[in-house]
Amino acid sequence: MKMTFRWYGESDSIPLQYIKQIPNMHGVVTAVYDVPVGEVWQEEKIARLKTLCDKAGLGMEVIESVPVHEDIKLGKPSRDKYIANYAQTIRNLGKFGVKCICYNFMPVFDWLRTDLKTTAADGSNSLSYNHEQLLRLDPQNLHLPGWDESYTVSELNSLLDAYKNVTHEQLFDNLVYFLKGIMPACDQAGIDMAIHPDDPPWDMFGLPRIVTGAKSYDSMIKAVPNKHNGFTFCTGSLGAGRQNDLPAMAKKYADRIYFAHIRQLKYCGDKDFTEAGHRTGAGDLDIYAIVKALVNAGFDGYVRPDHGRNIWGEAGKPGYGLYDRALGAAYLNGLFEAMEKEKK
Ligand code: DNO
Repeated sequence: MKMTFRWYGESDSIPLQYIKQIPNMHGVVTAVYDVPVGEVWQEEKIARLKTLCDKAGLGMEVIESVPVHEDIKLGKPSRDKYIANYAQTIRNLGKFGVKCICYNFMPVFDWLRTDLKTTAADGSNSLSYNHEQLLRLDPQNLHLPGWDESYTVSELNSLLDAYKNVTHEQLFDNLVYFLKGIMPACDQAGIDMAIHPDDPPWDMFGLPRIVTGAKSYDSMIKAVPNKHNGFTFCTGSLGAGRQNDLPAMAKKYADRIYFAHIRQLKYCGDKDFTEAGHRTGAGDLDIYAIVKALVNAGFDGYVRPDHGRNIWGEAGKPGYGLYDRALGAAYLNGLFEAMEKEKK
């Protein structure tokens, strides 16, 4: 296992040196943030990030995310141009030692929560999701961190309109077309693509979502068997779908899981949940069983603690403060060490 930590580039308030001080930290998971979606990431920008990581003694082997242009997801004629750009970005990243790219294929919106600061009894706060509240939200008036907020209201409206005719099957075909288009670049660069599951794993605002559990994984492998077509196993996203058996999935897909986002949820309704500290006892996901299944099935990929709570008075980016994610990393280090030694 290679422990990593998400770092939002030079504008992140958490210095690389602090990340390096977390025990067993192998590298950061980062991205070039100032290139419009669909354009090629030029080598100079990648080189700059790489130099910063090198100086801090941290690897830069995982990128999260190289976003996928909506025209690709919509299957528009212009997609070929954007796929060629994406392939060029893959080749450029390969030159700087990148091994894994995390991406998602969710139409228009990335992850969705209804509250970014739900306060727990101990005074910490975390992200939460309430389905009834979500249904009452106006998709044109949402502001959440991590989203592409570069759309104007009219652009957003026409995007939402464009998806009205896109079925789950078409969206899946468009994903396959995209993957087939970029696999040669992955072969050349030695880069694994690791799709992030939809979060939460069900349709939102009438938009189809297709990466929701084991069935989606099977269809993806069947359609694109190339080994560079793989997964980001995000326990929190998949775990919001109560039907997903995470230890079973970890076991079954370990050889295609290139990156694991490990975090905890506490269920509070059929679809509702609050995020919690990483430990198994803090929520409803059996983090112990998940890590055990991964290790026993031979997983040797990148791991990162995911969304942390805000604790100790920290006012960090929701989900991405330093303290609780560092605690998560320490906990996961312990679990992995125990499992890896037991396996030997
Ligand atoms: C949220 C993240 C997601 C993830 C993208 C990957 O915290 O897990 O925003 O980075 O979906 O493309």
